[in-house]
Amino acid sequence: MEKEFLSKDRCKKVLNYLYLSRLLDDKMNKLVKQNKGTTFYLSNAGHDLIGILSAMSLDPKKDYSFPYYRDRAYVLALGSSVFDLIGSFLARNSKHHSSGRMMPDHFCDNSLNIACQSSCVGSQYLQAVGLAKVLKDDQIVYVSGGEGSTSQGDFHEALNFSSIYKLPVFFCIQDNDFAISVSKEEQIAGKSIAKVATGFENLKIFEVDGTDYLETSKKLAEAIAHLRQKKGPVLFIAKVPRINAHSNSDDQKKYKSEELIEKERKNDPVLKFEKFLLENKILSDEEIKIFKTTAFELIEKEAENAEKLDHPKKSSAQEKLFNPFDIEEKIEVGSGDEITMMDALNHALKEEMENDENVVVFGEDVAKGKGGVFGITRGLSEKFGNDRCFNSPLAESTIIGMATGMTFDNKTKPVIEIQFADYAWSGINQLVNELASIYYRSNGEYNCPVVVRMPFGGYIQGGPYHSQSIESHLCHVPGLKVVIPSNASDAKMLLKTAIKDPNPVVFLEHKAIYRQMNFVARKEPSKDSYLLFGKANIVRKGSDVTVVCYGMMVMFVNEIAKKLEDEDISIEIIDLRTLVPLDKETIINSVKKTSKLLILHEDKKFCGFGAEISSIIMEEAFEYLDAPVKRVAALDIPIPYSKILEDAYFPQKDEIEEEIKKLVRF
Ligand SMILES: Cc1ncc(C[n+]2csc(CCOP(=O)(O)OP(=O)(O)O)c2C)c(N)n1
Ligand SMILES: [Mg+2]
Repeated sequence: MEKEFLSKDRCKKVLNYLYLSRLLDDKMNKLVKQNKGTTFYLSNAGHDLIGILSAMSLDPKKDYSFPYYRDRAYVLALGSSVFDLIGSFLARNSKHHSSGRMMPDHFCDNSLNIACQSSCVGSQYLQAVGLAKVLKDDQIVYVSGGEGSTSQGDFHEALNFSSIYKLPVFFCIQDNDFAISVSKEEQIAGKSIAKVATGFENLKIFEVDGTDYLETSKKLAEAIAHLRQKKGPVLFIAKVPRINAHSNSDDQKKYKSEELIEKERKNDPVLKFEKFLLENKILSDEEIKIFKTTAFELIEKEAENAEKLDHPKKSSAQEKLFNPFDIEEKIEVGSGDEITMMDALNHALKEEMENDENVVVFGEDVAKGKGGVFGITRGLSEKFGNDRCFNSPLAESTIIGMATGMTFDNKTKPVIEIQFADYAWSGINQLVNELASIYYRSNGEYNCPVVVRMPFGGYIQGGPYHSQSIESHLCHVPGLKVVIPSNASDAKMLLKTAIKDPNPVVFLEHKAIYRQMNFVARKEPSKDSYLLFGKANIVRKGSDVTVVCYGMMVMFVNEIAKKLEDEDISIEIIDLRTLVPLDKETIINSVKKTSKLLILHEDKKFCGFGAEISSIIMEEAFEYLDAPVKRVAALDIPIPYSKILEDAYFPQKDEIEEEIKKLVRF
């Protein structure tokens, strides 16, 4: 084994990458100072050897990578070109690494199986685990981070899940003792993530000196063999120096002593490798110098070429938010009995899992007999097996992060369940900062066809944590589609469309109407029925006032409209069905006809979705209004449990009716 590591060919390769990485570091530092389109620079110095050796142990044709921002040497050795790296560093229209949409060193390259990286320290781990869960062969998923990143809950969730399922995840922790200025004493109890992680069964832990070529090479070979043999995940902790400051906006003299800075400078893997080559007579001083000069010249040439790359066009700023998606709308309603929304959703899942073997379902309690706390996923694990429908640990970040990661294989379509929308917040970073923007941030290199199902809504005495309506938060996030069906037929067809859609879709299901018969239960649409997103439904035509609503509120207004018909009040009810995309046209056309608009939702009023619709009407249809736009919504307080208090919180039918009448009389 050692002989292989001493081979001239291998050593030349390592030296070449070391110089490329180190001199690229210097070049980038200069480019920032020259104000060439980029403002931010992170030095890789000290982390280069562990990155290079890790990359050389993997195969970018079959393995996958989630590299940290201090992993430029890793991606170089994996196959990223200097030209591409400088191009993206300068925020140009480079082929990979986001084409100017991300800060430098947030790597992304579909051709090398490098997933799309964000700036959120720690979010990479669960995504790597998700991907490892769906890989079938002896593939490995590499994910790296600093010791600081191991303080994130996501890291511990990732160790947990990958250890439960013995997944081939290579957690490479580049431990440089500092997270910006925060020392390891302040970061990790006992100053050792290895000690913290020992409790995870099936997790193999390595601790190496990441500046020592031979030691690191040997331990890596052992770790990779362990992973290829599917013996379980590996936590590989490489001690490295951070030779320079955290970034160009940091001055490490403020928190590191001169002695420490000097000690780290001497512990430089480049210097140590040069010494190793000479001592072992693998290369001569002259040969080493030639490598350095060649790397320097290549970087200078590629920097010149990269500077000639176009900047992204201003007009492209709004491009690639959503992956274009076309589906033929078909609505065939069967002749059988009416079915509930609960059954409709269950059938939609079964049909789409039959249609596409890449659809997988997971979440808390969704498998094995239980089939979800509301029974929506009942029978799926029995019918499709535990690989396609499985229980997750009780961790929402795990659910959403893993689903996001799975899609980097360019085929898996996760349909996940968040048991109650109220608990989405525990996974919100993965949803908002990660999943939603990957298509945009990767400049279209990756899309994430994840459906996030969330039972939501109140009127069930569910208190503050089983009643929330979170749509206004979700609609504010670019890159998410937001669907809220009001009846069983729409629910089935919309969920089937959501699963076909290549973009992330949050599918909000009102739990109070899962089993509701009157109004909500409908005849079942056929297997081939799909409803287009962005098409509101005019539930009832009317002439006196338009009421825009969604979810369970549609049922409420329908009841009120029937009642008010006897009083000669004619209400036009618009059920939005999807909030993103929003069917503005149907709302505006209705307002043009009735000249009065009431928006009803069970979410809070302040900054609720009604404010958005109201503004749209002010901006685009003001002249058609005969009265101010009215919003009926919940109080701006947490949702109280007592029925009396809950009734005060949510809009009630008599109150809605009164507001409609007032608007008609205006
Ligand atoms: C979730 C999150 N919090 C804070 C930051 C700001 N931040 C960026 S890097 C960093 C330090 C990370 O330290 P470590 O993981 O040890 O990596 P190193 O920079 O030392 O290589 C911090 C706090 C961030 N990007 N993401
Ligand atoms: Mg660190």
